[in-house]
Amino acid sequence: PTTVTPKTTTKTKTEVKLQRPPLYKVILLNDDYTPREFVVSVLKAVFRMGEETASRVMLTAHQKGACVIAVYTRDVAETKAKEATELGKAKGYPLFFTTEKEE
Ligand code: TYC
Repeated sequence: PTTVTPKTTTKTKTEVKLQRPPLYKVILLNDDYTPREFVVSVLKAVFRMGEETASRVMLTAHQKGACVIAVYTRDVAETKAKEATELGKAKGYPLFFTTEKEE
């Protein structure tokens, strides 16, 4: 009689975990002096929002004190926050955008 020995094989799977860069929120802060329309125009120009979204974001910051605008990689978030803040500064407004790391 013949005996058959089953062959067994082992496969090793290596999973590669891709690193995603941490994201940063850009936050719009309310103030008492910057005209509403100017805030809306900055949101449209720097954050490519339409009129409706920009108005809603501006109103949220106006009523609640702050509003998260968008999330980007750190460089993009910091550059946009700075650009938007500078646009207000050039007009003498205290309009301020800040960034915060997303957890
Ligand atoms: N509070 C401002 C006003 O009454 C308008 C404003 C809204 C300013 C949102 C900043 O992030 C802001 N003219």
